[in-house]
Amino acid sequence: MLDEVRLRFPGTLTVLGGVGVTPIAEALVKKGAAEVIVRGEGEETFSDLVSVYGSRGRQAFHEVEGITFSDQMAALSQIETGTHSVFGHTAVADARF
Ligand code: B12
Repeated sequence: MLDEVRLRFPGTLTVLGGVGVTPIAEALVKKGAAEVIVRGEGEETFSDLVSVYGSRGRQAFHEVEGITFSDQMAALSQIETGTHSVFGHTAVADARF
């Protein structure tokens, strides 16, 4: 689906989130599946991301806590920032099911 979005709207920021992508955030970013992965709970993190992206663009992503992203400007393949809140991995989610 993201491939289709990139094709139709070049330059669109692609973001994934949720329990499925959180444990494999680094691998997904390295693979180029999406530019940004929101890890853990999304309310604050996604809101911060949209706010920072809207005001200062991709170069300020390092200020957003709880994301993993590709930083081409710094020639780094992947950066993982701190978190607002972490539910960890599938085992934690399993306990809540
Ligand atoms: C309800 C539910 C379903 C419902 C979904 C109904 C619906 N229309 O939404 C149904 C029954 C359809 C379902 C199906 C499946 N489910 Co289900 N489901 C759940 C359950 C119980 C709650 C999920 C939920 O809505 N939570 C409430 C929301 C608000 O919280 P959240 O999901 O954690 O989301 C937060 C963050 O993750 C983040 N976030 C989430 N998505 C996104 C997206 C973006 C872009 C961003 C930025 C952030 C973000 O922000 C949210 C708020 O903080 C969880 C177990 C659990 N307790 O979490 C399992 C769970 C998510 N399901 C699971 C699985 C395996 C499946 C199925 C693959 C099962 C199957 N074999 O068919 C399918 C997949 C269906 C699909 N196509 O994706 C697993 C996922 C395991 C994993 N690590 O990937 C879980 C964790 C259960 C488990 N312990 O095994 N599921």
